[in-house]
Amino acid sequence: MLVCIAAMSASAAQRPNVLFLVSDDLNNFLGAYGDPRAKTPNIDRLAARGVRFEHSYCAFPLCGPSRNSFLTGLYPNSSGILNNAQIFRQTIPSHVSLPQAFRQAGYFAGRIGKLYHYGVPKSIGTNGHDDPGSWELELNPAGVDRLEEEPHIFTLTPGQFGGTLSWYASPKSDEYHTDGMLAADAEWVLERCARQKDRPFFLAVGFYRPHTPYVAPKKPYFGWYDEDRMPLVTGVQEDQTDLPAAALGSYKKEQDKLTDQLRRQCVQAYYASISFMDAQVGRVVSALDRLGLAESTIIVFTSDHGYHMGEHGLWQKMSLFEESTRVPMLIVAPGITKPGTVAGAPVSQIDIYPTLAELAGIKVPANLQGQSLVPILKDVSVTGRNWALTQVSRGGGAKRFFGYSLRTPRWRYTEWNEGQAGRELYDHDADKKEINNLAEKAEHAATVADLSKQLRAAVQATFPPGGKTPELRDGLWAPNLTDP
Ligand SMILES: [Ca+2]
Ligand SMILES: [Ca+2]
Repeated sequence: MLVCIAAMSASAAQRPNVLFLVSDDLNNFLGAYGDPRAKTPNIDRLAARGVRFEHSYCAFPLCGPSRNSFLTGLYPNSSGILNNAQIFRQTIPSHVSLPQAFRQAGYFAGRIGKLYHYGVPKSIGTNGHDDPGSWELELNPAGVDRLEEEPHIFTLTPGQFGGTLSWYASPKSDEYHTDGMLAADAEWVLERCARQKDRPFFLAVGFYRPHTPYVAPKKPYFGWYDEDRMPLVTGVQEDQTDLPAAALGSYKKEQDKLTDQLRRQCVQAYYASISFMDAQVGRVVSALDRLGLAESTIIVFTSDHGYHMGEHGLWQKMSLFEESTRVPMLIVAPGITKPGTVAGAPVSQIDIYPTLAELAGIKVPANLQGQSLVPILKDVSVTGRNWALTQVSRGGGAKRFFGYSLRTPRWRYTEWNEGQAGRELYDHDADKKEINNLAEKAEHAATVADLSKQLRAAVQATFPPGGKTPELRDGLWAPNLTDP
């Protein structure tokens, strides 16, 4: 009997913990990814501890569809979540989510902040559109950014903050802001986890920054970026001449109001919000180190999709260009990853669920659609699937159609409405900014034909076995939309 108990606690102790850190609307404006301006010392240090994925992509460049995808391990065509303000329990209620799979294996699973969809900033302080079945503990702090400072926020559309470009350099310091409170809560939960050594944990911390409104402490973060020296994208008019209208479909009319001065302020506030969020990541990882949990904890850091800061004339998300589809992805797996290594092959966030499950040795649903990245974590020269697929919608109701974009090591190839609304081809060997659309050039016809075949096979595989996207059903649990 004693032997049996000893064996059980040994196996529990050997199971790794998971610290899952997700930023909101963060692109690759990070020092670790070579950005020349970003001051992100904490995320850079985290990158130096494990594997940095140079080419990681979201499945859908919008909060709700992307998060429901990587937390279910299913593409949006199989999760059924193709819009915000929905949750997979309305489409595939019995599917076991990533944190839920850890719970079923005996883990403590906790959520602090935004993991599934949340309306930002209105849902801050509530459960938003999150999934109660995924967690044992849920914490929803709300700081001055949500509760006090809205009247001071500059916005392109008066009265709106979450969907529109808006920003504010707050006089309040880190600990008064929602993300600062999230970090403090994470520290508190980690202290509790450290005391309970016989039970592994899956702790997810979802930061709200740099999502709009870009509200962050003025000191020191806005001071790190000189407004006058913020970059402006040039040559947009010429760049747009070879683009189908759908490629620019995420442009919002209100953005016509952006003067050069407002553009610079916007970029400054976005960078400041990233640096503020970076400091909170540092606080959480420091707590992990201080509590002696680093050697037994896998750390993942990512964002839910990329973000535009004026490239191709676009701002925010919902495009299929590199800036909107690419996400930072860092994984530290003690005993598996080597410090400071970089994986170059394209990977997808659909791969996170099978990767964490394999690392922890837990059972997963049979229908997951990603690959495990464990072979790449062990040896970053392994290429695995070696492509990533991103989908986005255009129009609504009966007029809705989709664009799909395939990223291979060399090419980005995009089809809008199966090519009927345009195609794009970019050669990343020569054109990292995706300026020259080669899709209609005769000399690239064979490449387009090959990539089109590959893209269509990849799209086909995003659907469930029956080939039909599950629809939202009435009578299932609906998200809590409380506005505090
Ligand atoms: Ca987002
Ligand atoms: Ca162009």
